[in-house]
Amino acid sequence: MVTLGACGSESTARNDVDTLTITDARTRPTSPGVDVAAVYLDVTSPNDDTITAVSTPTDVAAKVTMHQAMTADGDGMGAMPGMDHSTEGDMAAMDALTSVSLSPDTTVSFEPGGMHLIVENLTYPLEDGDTFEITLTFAVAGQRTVTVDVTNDI
Ligand SMILES: [Cu+2]
Repeated sequence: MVTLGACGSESTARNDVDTLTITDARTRPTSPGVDVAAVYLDVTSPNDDTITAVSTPTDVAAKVTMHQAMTADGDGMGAMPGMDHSTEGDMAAMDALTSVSLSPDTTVSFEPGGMHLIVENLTYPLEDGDTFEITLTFAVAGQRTVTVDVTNDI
């Protein structure tokens, strides 16, 4: 008889992925006159879940949206270094996402050239070394707030 879930050593080894984690939340300093910023981070959920909304405190920015950078034709050309929302022209190549699905223990990366969060109508310029909070809302896990580091080291 096969008994699933009875293996103690395996469950111990997997304990550290049993909670939802959000790591490496980061964004670049803003250029003069620019009030939008692309935020990158990694999300790992222990369950099927969905990111349904993203927000910042209103003293940081008016709103946050989720985007998917469009690639040429799905040929794996993922890295598009210029796509950092520093000009309005870049916005034309973005698809807004209303939700992002998460599979168990699979890290979903918001990263340059891929999915990213856009913080819009920033109330002040972001400088290297600044931090601010961002809150992700999950269908299952509820709300999680993380600190975004403003850094040139993306
Ligand atoms: Cu975008």
